[in-house]
Amino acid sequence: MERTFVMFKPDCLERGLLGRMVSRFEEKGLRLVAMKMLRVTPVLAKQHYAEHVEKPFYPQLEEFITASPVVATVFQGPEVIRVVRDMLGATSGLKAAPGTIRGDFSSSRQMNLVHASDSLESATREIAIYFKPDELLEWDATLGCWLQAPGE
Ligand code: FUP
Repeated sequence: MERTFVMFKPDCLERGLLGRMVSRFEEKGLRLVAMKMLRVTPVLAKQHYAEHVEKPFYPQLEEFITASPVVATVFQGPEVIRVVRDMLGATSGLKAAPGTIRGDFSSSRQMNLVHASDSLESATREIAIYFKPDELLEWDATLGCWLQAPGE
């Protein structure tokens, strides 16, 4: 069973969209296994966006991601890394398809509301940045048998 790191960014909280965004993942049937609210510090931002630190857009990205609190989560499910990325849509809200989170709620490349891991490697890395192992809760959802057939 896969896990992915999903972070609801400052624009989500500032715009009062956190509940609606979390609902999309709940409605899809993904299982929430960890959640915390925090403020990303400049040090944490550089760790999270290590691959972008040298890019010209990084200073503005850091300013944005540290500006207001975020909500960090881990969701679990079959193929959850790809499923969540598909639900987000393209990085830029201007290019994301209608029906996706960014396509429906964002008109920006930077303020695109939700971050999600793009591979198993980045999921493992990002979950470890934000959560200790004992903060991930393994639980069986009672309605799980109505979300997937046995063996699916
Ligand atoms: P994504 O994987 O869709 O979150 O996007 P990227 O890893 O390519 O980019 C990480 C974050 O940097 C994105 F949320 C958007 C932001 N970004 C900019 O602000 N400007 C750019 O030119 C490219 C990315």
